[in-house]
Amino acid sequence: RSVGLIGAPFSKGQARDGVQLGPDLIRTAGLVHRLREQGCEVKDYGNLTFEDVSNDEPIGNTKSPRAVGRANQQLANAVQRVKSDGHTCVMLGGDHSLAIGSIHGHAACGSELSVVWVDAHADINTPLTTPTGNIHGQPMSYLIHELHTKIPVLPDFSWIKPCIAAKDIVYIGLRDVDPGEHYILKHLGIKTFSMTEVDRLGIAKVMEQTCDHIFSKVKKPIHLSYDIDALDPSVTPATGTPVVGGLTYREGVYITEHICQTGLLSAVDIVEVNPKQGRTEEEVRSTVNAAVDLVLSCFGRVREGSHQNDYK
Ligand code: DIR
Ligand code: MN
Ligand code: MN
Ligand code: MN
Repeated sequence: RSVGLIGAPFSKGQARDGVQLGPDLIRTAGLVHRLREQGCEVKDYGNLTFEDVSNDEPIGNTKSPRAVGRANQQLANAVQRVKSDGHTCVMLGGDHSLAIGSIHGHAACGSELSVVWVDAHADINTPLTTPTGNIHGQPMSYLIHELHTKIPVLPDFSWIKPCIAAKDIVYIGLRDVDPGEHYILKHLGIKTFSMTEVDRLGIAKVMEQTCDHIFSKVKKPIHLSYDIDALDPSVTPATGTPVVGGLTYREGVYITEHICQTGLLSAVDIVEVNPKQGRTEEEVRSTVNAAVDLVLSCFGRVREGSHQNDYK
């Protein structure tokens, strides 16, 4: 297994400063070293650099459209390069608006994708339904074929072509969904496992049914988009929009272990780690460690342990 790592220190998809520090913080916690230790080849493509955009006035309610549009176009090109180099792509954010570029660049490599979206939030508002104007609450709306006609024109968004079918998406961990988002999810018949379903079924059945859903016909490569706020704030408090009642550390890791075992994981986003939202060093450490552990278990780390050689 080879990993291609991209850092995307971008924050303009939401209002809170600090989320741009995520990529370097996660690297500093030893991600590359630990991936290599468990037998992965890793190529670190470094961080993208984003130019400041002046006069980036809101369009309707939607904030910083030009900065978000341009950053994601850069990211899409970078992800496409990593995929054409033959790696499984790991994108470290940054805020979740970056899923636009990450998924778009991944899909540009040709095959249709399944998307597993692990998040407290559905991030499927359109510019017309968004209650906040933050694009990190909207990325899915730009990517879904069935929503194409609902999306108004935004500056620097014209390169985006919808590339995901509603039936190829599974949500896990939802517990803060806006009314307009709930309407879209129901109207398009998107598969969702809210925290209520996690409680009812347990995480093992949730993952079984997730795989049943995305593998019902052909086995498409999987794009895993993991918002760190899917985990409970007691585990990952250093994030911009924490919501009580989230996934335990064990449930969170079970998801990545299971996706790894499918052999179809093709790209991963880890987003919304924001050290400035941690109230103590320990809160930041706990959040970053969880992010590292999620990536490690995407690439073969298992809790039962493992070994590479025979021991006499
Ligand atoms: C809210 C919050 N649904 C919005 N979204 C967040 O702004 O559209 N996503 N925090 O991660
Ligand atoms: Mn999100
Ligand atoms: Mn979220
Ligand atoms: Mn399965």
